[in-house]
Amino acid sequence: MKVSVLMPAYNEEKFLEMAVRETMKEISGLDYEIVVINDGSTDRTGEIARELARRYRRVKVVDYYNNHGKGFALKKGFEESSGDIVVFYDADLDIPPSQIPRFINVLLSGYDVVIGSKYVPGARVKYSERRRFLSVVYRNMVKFLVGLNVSDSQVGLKVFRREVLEDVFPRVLVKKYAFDVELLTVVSMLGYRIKEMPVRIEHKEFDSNINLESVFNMFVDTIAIFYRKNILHYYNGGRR
Ligand SMILES: Nc1nc2c(ncn2[C@@H]2O[C@H](COP(=O)(O)OP(=O)(O)O)[C@@H](O)[C@H]2O)c(=O)[nH]1
Ligand SMILES: [Mg+2]
Repeated sequence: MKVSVLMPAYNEEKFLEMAVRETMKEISGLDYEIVVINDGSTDRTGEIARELARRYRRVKVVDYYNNHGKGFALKKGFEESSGDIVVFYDADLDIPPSQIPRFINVLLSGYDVVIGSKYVPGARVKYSERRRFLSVVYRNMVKFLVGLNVSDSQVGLKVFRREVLEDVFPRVLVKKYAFDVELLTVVSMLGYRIKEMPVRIEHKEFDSNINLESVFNMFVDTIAIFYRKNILHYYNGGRR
């Protein structure tokens, strides 16, 4: 049984090396690979990733020039990976990687997908007020529009059986803002078993990427998912 940890990285020069090293430490008992996807970063992320890959045979890099968003990055990384278990893990170290083995064990106990949640008992999250507010608003919007049956779609730690992603990725259209929502919508429509686990998050840079433009784009993307799900019945191939 092999584990692939996919780390999408967009301008993560500050934490990428530590994220890779600490993750390696936490999963050293497993057969694993770490795939860093440099999503068109404009800082030293690419150089750092390539250097890590030279030094460690278990680290791989997927590199491209233009920024395409986290969903695109994860899809590319998945195509280059070979693990039976696939972990999505944000490269910014906001989520301590010591939580990864626990998530994998829960998957092996009989689930298809295990996702982190800030809203189940046991979760511990340090957030700015602004971010907490946006998170609650978005969570309710997703619930209302998409009817997604998970408490939190946005956490940067998720674990999948490989077959699930092989089934789901071809149906996912959103590559940037609401990628997680669309991915989980398809996962749950196809009947896979999802387990939510409390997560611990320590935000280092408080409002990273939360600006008016990305909030607006997130909204537009989410409306599009609502439309494809409920009007076009796109995800189940037009069947009702
Ligand atoms: N924001 C952003 N993050 C990206 C992109 N491509 C890859 N990522 C990575 O996706 C992860 C989550 O991004 P982050 O900004 O921390 O999102 P947040 O934690 O939800 O605020 C990080 O590892 C990023 O480096 C992109 O186009 N935009
Ligand atoms: Mg983050």
